[in-house]
Formats: sequence, C-alpha cells, structure tokens
Amino acid sequence: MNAADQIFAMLRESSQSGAPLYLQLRRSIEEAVNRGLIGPGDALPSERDIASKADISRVTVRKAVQDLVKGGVLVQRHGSGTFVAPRMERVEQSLSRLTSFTEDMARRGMSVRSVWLDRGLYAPSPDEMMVLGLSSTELVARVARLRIANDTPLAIERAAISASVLPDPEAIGSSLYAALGTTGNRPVRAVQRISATNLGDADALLLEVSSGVAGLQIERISYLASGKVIEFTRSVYRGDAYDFVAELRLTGPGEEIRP
Ligand code: 16G
Repeated sequence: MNAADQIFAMLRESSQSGAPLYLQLRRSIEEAVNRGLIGPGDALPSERDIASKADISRVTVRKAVQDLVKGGVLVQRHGSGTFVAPRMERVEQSLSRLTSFTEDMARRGMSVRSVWLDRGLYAPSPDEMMVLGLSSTELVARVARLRIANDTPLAIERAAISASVLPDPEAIGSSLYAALGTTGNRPVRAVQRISATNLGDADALLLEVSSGVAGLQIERISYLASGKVIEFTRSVYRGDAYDFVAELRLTGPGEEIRP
C-alpha cells in the first residue's frame, strides 16, 4: 500500500468515532506515522487528492495538515508539497560541563559542520556593551553560525566577543572555543539561561522546521578564570532535537551554593 492508501485505510477505521472530520483525518495521519506505515520523507497526497478521495472539504484537510505541521509531524516545502518530518535522534546535553558544540558532537561520534551566517567586527549593541564590559568606542566580534550535526541543523548560535580578544573573526576555524584557547581565552565557567520560544520564520527556515514550532532560546555568558566575561552567546536550539539534563544534589551542611 502506498502512503495515500495507508492514510485512507486509517481514516476508514476512525470514521465510526463521530469525532469532527478534521480531527479524524489528523489522527489517521498521525497514527499512520506512529505505526510506521508512512515514514520520514514520505510525501503526503495533495490536499485536493485527500479531499476528493475521502470526500471531505479542502478546508478541513488544510486544517488537519496545518495542525500536524505545527506539531512537527509533517513538514511543508514550498513548491514540492507536504512530507512526513524526519525523525530526530535527540541529543542529551549535560548542564554541568562547559563544553563546546564541536566537542559535544564529537563525543557522540557525530560529524559537525557550520554554515557561517555572519562574522565581523561591529560597534557593540547596548546589551553587548553591558555584558562584555565594552565602551562605545570599542568593537565587538560577532560570530553567527548554523550548527549542523550529522547533516541535521541543530542550532543557530550568535556569539559576541570583545574585538580585543578576537580581533580577526575570519581566522576562526571550525571551533570558536579552540580559537579562543590558542590565545589562552577559553572560558572556564559559564552561566546559561534557557527559555522556551516559538521559532520565527527566518530561524525555522534555517533549522528546517516549520515556522512557529517549539525551540529553546539559550543565552550563555562565559567567564575566564580571572572573572572577566569572555563570551556572550545567544542561541536558538531545535526543541525536537535537544534535551538539556541537569544533575541536582542536596547541598550538604556548610556547602555554599554558587550562583
Ligand atoms: C556551545 C555553546 C556556545 C559556544 C559553542 C562553541 C551552548 C548553548 N552553547 O554550543 O555558547 O559558543 O559551544 O562551540 O551550549 P565551538 O567551539 O564548536 O565553536
């Protein structure tokens, strides 16, 4: 049976349920994906075909499909149609070790590459001045990259570093932390803030997910041993690909809680 037949078979099964039509169709597609009857990359029949074969309106079909696109089950590619979304192997990232993206992925045996979105020296923004302790006459090096592991785009990272530390952002190779390490400026401590976000159009396009799906917004401020702030990075990670894991301990008597 092809993808279309699988979906229509599921739909016939659920047509007794009395649920609204769009919900029946949504569940049928979801069920076909969950049972592996249709798999990642399989094309969905066109809206018109589903509507005529299942005898429901195109508006109903669109509503069901849009719901599944928002939920990350399906992806739509302009001009070529609707497909079952690629299944993501989730990456588990410990929150207790200060590692670089390159190291994290290498440890998992994953290949890493980056697409440069921007790198150059700029007049600092008020945020960058405050966090990095820069004056308005100093420059900031901005390094923005799409980070890709095993050919799947996982994150967009936008790092800001004082130009006095990184005077030539063009000279960075594949790892920012390795480049900082060559001048003794690799951070040893960081504070990271993680919050939920819905991906905007531009970020979703880069991360190859549908606009509006859930993502993680991460802000990392990293320090040298001297206490000086070295890195201010704002990133967006795919919500379907990344789990941040923290180990929690009951603080013993006399132990300090460090911020
Ligand atoms: C991590 C860091 C990022 C850092 C990058 C350096 C998070 C959320 N972010 O991805 O702040 O700039 O590693 O990686 O963990 P690189 O050395 O591979 O360029």
